Amino acid sequence: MAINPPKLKIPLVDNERLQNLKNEFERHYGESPNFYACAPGRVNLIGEHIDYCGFSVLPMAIEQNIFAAVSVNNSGTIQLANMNPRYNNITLSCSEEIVIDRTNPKWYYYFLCGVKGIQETFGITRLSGMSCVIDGNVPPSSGLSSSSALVCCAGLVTTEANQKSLSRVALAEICAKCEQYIGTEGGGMDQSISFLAEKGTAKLIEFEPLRAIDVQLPAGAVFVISNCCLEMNKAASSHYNVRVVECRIATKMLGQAKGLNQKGLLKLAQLQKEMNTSSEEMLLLVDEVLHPEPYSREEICKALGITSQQFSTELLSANTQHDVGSVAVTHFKLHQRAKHVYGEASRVLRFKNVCDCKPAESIQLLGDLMNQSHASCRDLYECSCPELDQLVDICLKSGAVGSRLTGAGWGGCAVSMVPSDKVQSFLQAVREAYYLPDPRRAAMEKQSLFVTKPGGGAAIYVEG
Ligand code: ADP
Ligand code: NG1
Repeated sequence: MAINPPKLKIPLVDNERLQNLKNEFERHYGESPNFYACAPGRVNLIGEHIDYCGFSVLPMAIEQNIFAAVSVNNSGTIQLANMNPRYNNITLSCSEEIVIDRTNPKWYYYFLCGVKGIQETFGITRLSGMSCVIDGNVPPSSGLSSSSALVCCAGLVTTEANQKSLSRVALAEICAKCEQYIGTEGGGMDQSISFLAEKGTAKLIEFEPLRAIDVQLPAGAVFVISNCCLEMNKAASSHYNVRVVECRIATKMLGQAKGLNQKGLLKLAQLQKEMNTSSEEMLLLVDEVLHPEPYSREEICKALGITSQQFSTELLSANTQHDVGSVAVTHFKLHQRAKHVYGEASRVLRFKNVCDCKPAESIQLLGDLMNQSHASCRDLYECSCPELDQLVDICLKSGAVGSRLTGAGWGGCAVSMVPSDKVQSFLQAVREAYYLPDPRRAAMEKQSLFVTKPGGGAAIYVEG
């Protein structure tokens, strides 16, 4: 199924946001856009920090997205401007090699990741010139995947501007791979849901091969997103990649203990597949093989029979050689991270099963799974933060049946499942307990606390 063409017609008259985007485009470039591209952010309902381990996750697209207005021209340049003054303009030559500075994740590098991904896929030596204005309303660095929405939007823009055509699955795979140029060793959840989402349904995203399966959420409950108002940029810190590395090392240590061939063995899901067993069995193996005390580099090298040099080049990633304060990461919590991953992978499948089978107590069962997921993220994976824990707690006290951090964590958003008849009182109670007491949070409340429904995937539009 190719995504471009066909293009969808979009009437701008009743759409204030797009009308503003068009006006800004015309003011900035003195011409009209040829087309628009849009890619949504997402909320992950369950399955945190397991996509890069190869396990399935269960997100849905949200209404918030990144829009680009684009004209294709003979300028020999790519010009990028942004509706938000926080993000500065940039122009680069189409004949220049695209270089992405991992040490300094500026906004346009995310866009250039998408451009580079398409350029490499088709071996394009000289890209078409284009002028773009970007307008995003996904809260940045808040676990709703603004970065991937921007990368996916850029991938789509570049495909269209260079008159190429790709399937949604191919676009998702290319964008997942090319977003890694920014330095984060992400899985493929965000780019996959951005391209494969369909209105009205959440999706189980499976990897290798990539597949999105409809998951009908239960009637009688809604999902509410609340932002703890603390941003965490993944590429500018090493928290995320340290977790990826810990999972990689845990895979190696468990594989070694089972006498498996270490070559190419990098993901916990791969290990489970090779052992042809269940996540529950893998949890037992983790307890048997790994100790809860953090592992030192020396202990890992000794157990795996590798040198310190091999440890650095084969297991660490660029920004985990040193952590945020430029101190090398020296300790790795392998037991806790592997426990989280196998437990969370099993919760995703149970969540889907409840949605499919619809037992009478569906809402309670799903809520319990979400609560277990948050506890695991907080205690085993240590990717929450005091503000998020406080918010989740408030959400539960305000009437949510389940509440958990969503996305990478260390800040950003929580997602709560709330019985439909309690939504208004829930919103009011969270507003009063979390947002209003703090003037900074109160000022951000409108865009930080909202009900969300499964939205559609990325698309190209022309004015119509
Ligand atoms: P997320 O969890 O939202 O994906 P990241 O920290 O990975 O967060 O990425 C956020 C970065 O994406 C921002 O710092 C910015 O560089 C870029 N970004 C997000 N939204 C926009 C936007 N509307 N315009 C330009 N860049 C954006
Ligand atoms: P966020 O930070 O929410 O966009 C990140 C990763 C996902 C996934 C989640 C945690 C990227 C682009 N995204 O999402 O792949 O691992 O964290 O479940 O790296």
